[in-house]
Amino acid sequence: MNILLVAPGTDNLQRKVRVVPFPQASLPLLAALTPSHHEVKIIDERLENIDFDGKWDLVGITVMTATAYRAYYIADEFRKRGTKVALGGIHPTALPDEAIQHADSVVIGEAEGLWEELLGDLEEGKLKKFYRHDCPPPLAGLPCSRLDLLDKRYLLRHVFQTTRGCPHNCGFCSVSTFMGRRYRHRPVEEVIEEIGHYPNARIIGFLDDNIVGNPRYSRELFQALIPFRKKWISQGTLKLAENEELLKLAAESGCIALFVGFESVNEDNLKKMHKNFNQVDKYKKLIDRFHEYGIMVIGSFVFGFDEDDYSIFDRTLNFLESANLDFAQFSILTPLPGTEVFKQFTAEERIFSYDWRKYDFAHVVYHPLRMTPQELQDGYNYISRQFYSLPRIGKRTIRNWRYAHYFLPASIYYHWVSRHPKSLPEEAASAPLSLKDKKQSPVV
Ligand code: B12
Ligand code: SF4
Repeated sequence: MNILLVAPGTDNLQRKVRVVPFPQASLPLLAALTPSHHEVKIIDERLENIDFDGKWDLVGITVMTATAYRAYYIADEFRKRGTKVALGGIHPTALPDEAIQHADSVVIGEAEGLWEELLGDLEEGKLKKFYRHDCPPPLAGLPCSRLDLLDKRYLLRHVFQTTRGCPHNCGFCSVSTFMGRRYRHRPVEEVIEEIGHYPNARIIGFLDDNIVGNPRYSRELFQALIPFRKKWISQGTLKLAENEELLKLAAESGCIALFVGFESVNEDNLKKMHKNFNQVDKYKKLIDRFHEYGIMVIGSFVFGFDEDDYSIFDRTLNFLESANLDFAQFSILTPLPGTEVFKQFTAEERIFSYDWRKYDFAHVVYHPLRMTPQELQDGYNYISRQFYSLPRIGKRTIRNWRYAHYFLPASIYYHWVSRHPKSLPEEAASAPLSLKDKKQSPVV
């Protein structure tokens, strides 16, 4: 069969970009799971147009909430032409009954074992509507991801995964609900074998949620990485900086930057979101420790928690300056389907937009408690503009001059994005209650 795997863009604007930071790791993995008698092509819609009239026996689309609208459009177009479509990924896993309205099959959860079954069923003409596991599949014995099928225009194309699942259950995050509340690891030797296939990749990415969740595993992995002399980036928690031996090993194995979910500088928010393993008073000291080992810290901050008022933006900006954070990703709190926040806001009738295109972490889709939706939107635009102003980028680039060839293009991209402020979704205007009125409501 001829199989097309698609990573959809986030909107209907068909504007293509020249370079994209990361590929969607699910697609080269699906390609690797596909038996070799099939032909597979991968398209990232951010880089390339889709030929809807191509001769495909099956189109597989990976779907996040923010890309769901576009994914459904693509699926509908193919199905109009008689092509079979399968949807998978975190959004169809959260809302399979919605997804099946646009597909012949929906794969719920992780694809290993299910994708192969789906392809066999399609060949025999007995495709099922839903494919799902009883429990998450083991990560031992995964095939090497087909990174060779990816477009070359990614800032970081060589991406690997060592763990899935997370024992924490932060209220705004989908990971533990969908990947399970237990870390599952790929055997270190399999990860290393896969990396070994790309001797020319100087910098690699581990797309884990927490590469240091299990220190014993991380130690083994970092030791095995040292001989490769690669540079790598990943996600982790501040706990790494509290374990000096592991931090040193991470640096020796080539870690140059870690993406860390600080989420908030307001400890009350962290408590309410069950993320109190983050302690605000330790942030600066731990960031300094990463810097001592030459590791840049990319901080993720979310705005709009119930304890946030408008002062949160300046408080966060002051913190970022004083702590010398290297890079930051700002998000507006987004009630992702399947999360605790989604359940809470739905019960409290605070969500005013279910337009998945707005669930991109840059638009307000609910009533915050201590701000108006407009204030939250404005504050998000304000902090993005301030942090990615040219003088501040210049200062940070000088500090991180060694990695300026990665750092500067990413900063300029964020600068450009921050100069195009996001507007509040139109639905906010016709939302049934204003925040002020809602405060009188017994549910809030
Ligand atoms: C790495 C990562 C990123 C990277 C790279 C993103 C990328 N392009 O892949 C960066 C940092 C850029 C990023 C950005 C964002 N991310 Co992100 N990211 C992740 C992370 C940590 C890992 C994803 C990954 O590569 N996994 C490895 C692959 C192999 O697993 P997988 O994608 O789940 O695929 C498996 C199954 O889902 C299934 N499957 C997936 N697709 C398909 C398709 C078919 C046809 C089939 C059959 C099966 C199938 O099979 C695969 C193998 O088992 C996840 C968290 C997580 N653990 O999932 C969050 C996550 C996916 N991100 C999330 C979000 C919200 C974002 C942002 C919107 C955040 C923001 N503030 O902007 C942006 C969106 C950017 C974009 N348009 O891609 C959310 C999505 C939630 C949701 N409901 O949509 C997640 C789940 C994290 C969370 N906190 O909840 N992200
Ligand atoms: S935010 Fe991080 S620590 Fe919290 S549940 Fe998600 S992956 Fe786990």
